[in-house]
Amino acid sequence: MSLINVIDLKSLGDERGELVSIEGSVDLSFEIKRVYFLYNTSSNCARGFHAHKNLKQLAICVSGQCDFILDDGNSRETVKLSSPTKGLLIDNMIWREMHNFSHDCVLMVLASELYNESDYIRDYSGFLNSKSCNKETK
Ligand code: T46
Repeated sequence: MSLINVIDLKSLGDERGELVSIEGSVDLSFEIKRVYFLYNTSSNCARGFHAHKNLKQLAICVSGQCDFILDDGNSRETVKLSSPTKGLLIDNMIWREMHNFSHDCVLMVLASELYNESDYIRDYSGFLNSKSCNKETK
């Protein structure tokens, strides 16, 4: 199964322009507890480089574009986000990296939990260890 799960977001456009609405627990499998966005990211900077123990998220490039790498410890896949009507679902325990930000990129993220630094795994070998421990306990 692919790690890349991009959902289509319906645009309720009319002659005045476009409007996208996302309802937690209706359009997403989780309630939205937090929204944050990244902007003004230098094109030579990469971000992310972590996984989350419990957090689920939907990432949307509302302007510009960037590349996401997702990694579940077994395989690694890349996807370009470049449309405000495409949302990338990122499950918990998935390593993510973001690269190649365009100068106009605004990356909006809808998150299932409030900010909690202890939910982050910021070390790749620790991430791989947690994945193998999870496998052993299953
Ligand atoms: C993710 C990717 C897609 C807060 O105080 N509150 C927040 O809600 C967030 C998201 C971050 N922060 C603080 C923590 C750091 O001191 O803002 C600083 C930058 O965060 P971080 O280095 O984690 O940012 P990115 O761009 O590497 O990752 C972010 C999210 O943190 C992360 O959950 O999945 O975007």
